[in-house]
Amino acid sequence: MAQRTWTRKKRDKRQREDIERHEERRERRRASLMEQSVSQLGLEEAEEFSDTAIARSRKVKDGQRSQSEDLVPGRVIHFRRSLFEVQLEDGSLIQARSRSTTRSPHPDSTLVAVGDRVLVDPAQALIAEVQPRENRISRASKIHDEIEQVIVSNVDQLLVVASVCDPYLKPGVLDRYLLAAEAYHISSIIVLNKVDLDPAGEWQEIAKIYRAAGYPVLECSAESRAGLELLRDTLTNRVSVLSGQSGVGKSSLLNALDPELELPVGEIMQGARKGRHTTTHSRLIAFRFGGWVADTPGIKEFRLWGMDEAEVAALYPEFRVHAGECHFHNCSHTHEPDCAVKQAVEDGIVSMLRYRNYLQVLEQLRGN
Ligand SMILES: Nc1nc2c(ncn2[C@@H]2O[C@H](COP(=O)(O)OP(=O)(O)O)[C@@H](O)[C@H]2O)c(=O)[nH]1
Ligand SMILES: [Mg+2]
Ligand SMILES: [Zn+2]
Repeated sequence: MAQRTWTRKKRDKRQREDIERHEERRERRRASLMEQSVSQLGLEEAEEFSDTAIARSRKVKDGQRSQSEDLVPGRVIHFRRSLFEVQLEDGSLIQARSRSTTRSPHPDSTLVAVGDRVLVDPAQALIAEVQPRENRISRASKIHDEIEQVIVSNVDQLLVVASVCDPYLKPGVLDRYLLAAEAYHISSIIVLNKVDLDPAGEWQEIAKIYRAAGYPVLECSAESRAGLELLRDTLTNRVSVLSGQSGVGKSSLLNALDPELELPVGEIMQGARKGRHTTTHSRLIAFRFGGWVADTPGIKEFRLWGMDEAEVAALYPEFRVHAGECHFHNCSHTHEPDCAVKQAVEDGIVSMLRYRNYLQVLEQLRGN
């Protein structure tokens, strides 16, 4: 018994360390994204950009400076009947509209989206300004092809949930979610649920492969409550999107962490939900313990169409490490000579399973 407790502690510690490393990477990426935006703006604007958003809003267009002192920052969590629900920093909620005067740094995209950080003019119940989005999940609109429709923005992390059995874990499916997250610049965490159903721990092998690829892996059970404390810490004070096949236990995990959510369990969401999500807005659901989960259909909508092979390969973090050493800079790591990625697979540094899945993704792309 003591031995088992010790092993569990060791495992929890390793999972925590994974998360911490993941946090550091996320911070670095955020900083580099900020730098990129600044360098695209040019020097004068860059100085302004580095200033506070409120200072920026004062400068935009003459005559619009009057009330900027009274603007308060918040986050859009819901959209209903032409009104945005904005949560202010003190936790209170206010309803506000957008107008043609609402300032936004994203001209070709949904003006105000769920997840946006905004500056609100409470006196007029108006969203005065949208702040730059760190990332976003969007869908290509069929009607207005030129306008990007943002489903949710500023997502801190994607949790890809899979179950160790019932249904069995499918690495191919897991990879599709991970690829989409990479393409959207959202960092992902893998959650292996239902570990209570496989006490022998056969999933450990898969967990090892994904950890080696650079993804944190949490081992959980909504049933036995194993790993739930760490899962809750991971979700606290962040905006998360949960993805994963139906039946893996996404709703059960959320209910286990926050029973007030009362999400329906064991429901195949298909029909009704699909219909509902032809509208593009989602909703952020607040956890009792702080943080939000986005009520979106996840990122299944995402298509890799239009990407070339090297671009797809760049979505595999463990390939990226080696790709710089390939002979061709746009190496697809399939047929080319002097390919460092293929070499790494041969040497057992990069997982054969991930590499095979990559080849399958390429095949599907060519087939489309
Ligand atoms: N044994 C076991 N069953 C679970 C666990 N989590 C969820 N389930 C069951 O799996 C089924 C699907 O769960 P649900 O939360 O609806 O999955 P979702 O479709 O991903 O939201 C339900 O019958 C749950 O009771 C778990 O950790 N262990
Ligand atoms: Mg569900
Ligand atoms: Zn290569």
